[in-house]
Amino acid sequence: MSIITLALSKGRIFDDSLPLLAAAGIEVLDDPEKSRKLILATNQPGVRVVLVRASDVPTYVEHGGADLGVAGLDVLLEHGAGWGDSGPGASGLSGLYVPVDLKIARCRMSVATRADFDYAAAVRQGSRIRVASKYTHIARQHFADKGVHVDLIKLYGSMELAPLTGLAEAIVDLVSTGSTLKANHLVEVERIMDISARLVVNQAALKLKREPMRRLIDAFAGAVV
Ligand code: PRT
Ligand code: MG
Repeated sequence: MSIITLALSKGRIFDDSLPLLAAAGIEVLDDPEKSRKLILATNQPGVRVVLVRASDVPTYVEHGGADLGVAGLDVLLEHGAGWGDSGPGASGLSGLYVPVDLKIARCRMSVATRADFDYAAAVRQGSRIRVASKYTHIARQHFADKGVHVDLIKLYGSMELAPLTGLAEAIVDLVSTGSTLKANHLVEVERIMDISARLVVNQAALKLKREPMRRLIDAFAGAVV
């Protein structure tokens, strides 16, 4: 019997995936917050879970280290920098198939600035703005679509600090409740896109393990609320 490997990341993706897995009849037998294991067994002998960094999920699935996984649209768009106009639809990038919007881990990608910054003036056609972000591909595309020249500064975390220190005038970051921005006296000046987690599937695995993979994908799709 072939084993199916599902890649998840610890934290909100894992937590929000559990009810979907349960609805698909799959119970994870270890708690990642209590165990240091990176490979978790499930109640289904044919299904196991591997724990990877959120941004590594597409890499694992693309190269067959996992047959499928759950990743945020932000991670997928940044990973597939050439996804372009085809969007996160059925035909993916480099052997990745993105068939289901799981509607979990929802948030939005937004532009934020200091409250005293005149964003409307800064993004007038042909103007120039300095933007710091972990999401440089999404940010570049967004400002290109607006016809605004952008100087992008790549950061790996704590983006809120950039406008406060003068590193950048604006940031592009994920916003959920808005409390992180508020705590740092920043305001959300533009919403770029809604974000949710997607099921990503290795196309070769789908061909090789057709029946069990189909059953699992259909179970996930049927569990989306
Ligand atoms: O932490 P690590 O570097 O391993 O990876 P990661 O940060 O990508 O993983 P994780 O688990 O934090 O996020 C996984 C996925 O959850 C992301 O890829 C998003 O698709 C989704 N998600 C949903 C979020 C949020 N909501 C969210 N609020 N990811 C991050 N945040 C952060 C945001 O970056 C900001 O710092 O929370 C802060 C804002 O939250 P509010 O509620 O204060 O607005
Ligand atoms: Mg995080």
